[in-house]
Amino acid sequence: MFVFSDKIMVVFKRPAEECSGTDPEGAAVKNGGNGMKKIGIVMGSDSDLPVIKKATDQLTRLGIPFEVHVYSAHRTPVEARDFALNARKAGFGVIIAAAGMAAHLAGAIAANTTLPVIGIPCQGPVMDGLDALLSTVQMPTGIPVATVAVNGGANAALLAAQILAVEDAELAAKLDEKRAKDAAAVLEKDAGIAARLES
Ligand code: AIR
Repeated sequence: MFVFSDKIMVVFKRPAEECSGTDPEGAAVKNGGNGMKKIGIVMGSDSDLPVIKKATDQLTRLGIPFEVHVYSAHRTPVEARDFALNARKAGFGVIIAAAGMAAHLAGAIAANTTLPVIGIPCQGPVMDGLDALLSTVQMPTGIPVATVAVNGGANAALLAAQILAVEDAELAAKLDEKRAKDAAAVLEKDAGIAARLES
């Protein structure tokens, strides 16, 4: 289910029979019936959406509930702070925060919650995203942000899933299955590489 309004985009991708509850705006169910925690995804601008899509695709495949927002550490600091302050009570288990340029969003979120925060630096118009990478990763001691590669939306989602899987054997099995499938795809390429060199 995708719901758009002026300041919130809520996405929920679990089978309807596993769902329960509605969000404060009545927009979407947030938790799976098995009590799985949601992943909160925040991006600094909707221009970051292509990177976020890589994360939501992974979470959808794994059947993990998530909720997506556009909040900026600089343009909407109050909303970003309130989201972080309320996140644990709202049923989130991990927060993914993506921003480009002076990318302070993940750090600002991490400053206001002790939930694990995963930062995605997004590539901007200068320095190929190195500005965002350093802004996201160089956190002061005491306020960690687990930072993935520039534009690393897929790995952010997989790391978030691995964190939830610490307490969820079913999810851990799905992650094992994905690893095995990915390895098989590489070995298939290995088997065919000599023939490709000759053609
Ligand atoms: N941004 C938004 N508020 C603070 C920052 N750092 C980032 C967005 C986006 C970039 O600025 O995360 O990557 C450009 O945003 P926009 O809206 O101009 O496209």
